[in-house]
Amino acid sequence: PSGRGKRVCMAKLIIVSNRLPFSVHEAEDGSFAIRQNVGGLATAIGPYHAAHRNCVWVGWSGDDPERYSDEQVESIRAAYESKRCTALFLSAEQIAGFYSGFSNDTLWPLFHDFSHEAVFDAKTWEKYQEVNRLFAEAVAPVAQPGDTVWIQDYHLMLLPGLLRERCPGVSIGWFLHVPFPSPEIFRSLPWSREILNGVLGADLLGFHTVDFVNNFKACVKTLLGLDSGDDGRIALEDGRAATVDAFPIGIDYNLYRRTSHSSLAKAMRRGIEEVSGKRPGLRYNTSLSAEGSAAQEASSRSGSWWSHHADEEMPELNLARSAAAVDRAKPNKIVVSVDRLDYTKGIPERLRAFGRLLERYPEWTGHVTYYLLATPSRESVETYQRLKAQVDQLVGEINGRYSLLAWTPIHYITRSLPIKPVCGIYAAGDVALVTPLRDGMNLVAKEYLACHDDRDGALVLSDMCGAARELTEAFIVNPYDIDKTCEALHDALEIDATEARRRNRAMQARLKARTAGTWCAGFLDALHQVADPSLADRRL
Ligand code: GDG
Repeated sequence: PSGRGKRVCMAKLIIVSNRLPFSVHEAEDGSFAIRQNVGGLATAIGPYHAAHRNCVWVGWSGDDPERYSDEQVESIRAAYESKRCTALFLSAEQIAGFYSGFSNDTLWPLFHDFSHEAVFDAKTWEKYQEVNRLFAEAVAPVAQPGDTVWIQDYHLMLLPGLLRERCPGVSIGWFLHVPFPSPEIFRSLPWSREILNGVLGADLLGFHTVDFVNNFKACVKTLLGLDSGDDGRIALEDGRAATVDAFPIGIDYNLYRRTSHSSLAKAMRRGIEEVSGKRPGLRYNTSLSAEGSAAQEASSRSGSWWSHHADEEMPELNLARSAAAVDRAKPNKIVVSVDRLDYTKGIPERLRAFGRLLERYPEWTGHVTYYLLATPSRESVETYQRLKAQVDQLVGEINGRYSLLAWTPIHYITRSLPIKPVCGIYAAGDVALVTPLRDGMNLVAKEYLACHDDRDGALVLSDMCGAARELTEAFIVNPYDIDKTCEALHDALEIDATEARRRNRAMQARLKARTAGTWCAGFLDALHQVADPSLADRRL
């Protein structure tokens, strides 16, 4: 028998996350086009989802259904279905309570050790429970015995328990993309026990680092009185066991390496190098280069604005003198950073360190240009609006204080860019400043190195993120220590190419071996090992 006509029943992998890896956009003709989202989760698991036909993704659409007619909502739903995604629609009230409220105003700050920012509000907790139930109602009907459900992140910590009750015979994994705090911090959450009991519904609980695993175990011991074995197994009161372990996330190394060689990324890099005077171009036609200086002298002889006003009549501007003080033999350098504009990313502290560099090492005047990409994030939340105002002000202060006529120290971009220009920025950076105050992993540090494959370039990296456990050859700093970060930045700018390559090769070898793909496969293998072994023959 050929097997033709026989129904093949494949076990499924159901990925569940707050947001889907795609968004829909309304075209002018009223149709809906679907676009890949940027961000860690979409780039890490997106390729796995795309490559596995038996993998579906359930998540919130990110849209407000009130904006659309029922017919349009159905079109949006169908657009997602074409990408094997099931879209959930939340009401404005649910978004405010579950997403902006409990997820972003309570769990996000608490898990990043910003307990002073955490809001404890019984109403948003109510919405968090409601939306977790909504997710359970969407997933339960499609999760059959033998299927695997992989839940992502802090938005859905009650979902493992809710699915455990509803879906016998399903393997359930949960992964946390942000840090897990110590019991001293976590126990301040009035609903800490409910959250722990919810998440322990999973067979396997994954974290980025061993430190976060240990924090979780300590919370389970302190708040629930449960012990964990050295193998990470936690025996639960209902006779089940849950296992906890560290699975440091990787990146699609080849994607970033390849993209950094795309023509758009190369054009971006070239443009940045021209503007910062690293390569002949714009700035070499102005006053800071040898040619520019000759032009300046010629124009001063002929009595230009510059010679009339800069030093004598407007000494407070001091522009000509600063330009003259620039050491023309010193090579120009570029510093880069890429972050969501979030208070955990340490952007104000980093700007102070950059400002200190210009103050303490005036020889960098005119010679170091900082490209700061700060992608908008959670713009409706007041804390984020305050942060934006603070960063705007600091950039303005530093640029106002140190700019020369033909040099601006900080180029500040507050828009989201496509991946190719982002890789162009990475590739242009002689130094990447990655200094979060707290971060689960931080993919930017890894992406920067992938865009410098076999090249020089130096990474200044915060000790407060998961990536610092792996990228030990970087210039590791305490991001709160402005002086030391300034010194590390200075050292990174001065590093010689051989030493930079030596450090990078060691880190790049690790990143090539542990990619996003091996991370997905590693987590799912481990899940299938710890989940009910009688299900093994039903899985693919
Ligand atoms: C969470 C955890 C953990 C940023 N701006 C643009 C853009 N990005 C991309 C970066 C990178 C991603 O967004 C940011 O990833 P991070 O890891 O730095 O930070 P979170 O978004 O906070 O992610 C974090 C991660 O989950 C994964 O587990 O590492 O600790 O907080 O990929 O490149 N991408 C594009 N344009 C932008 O303007 N294309």
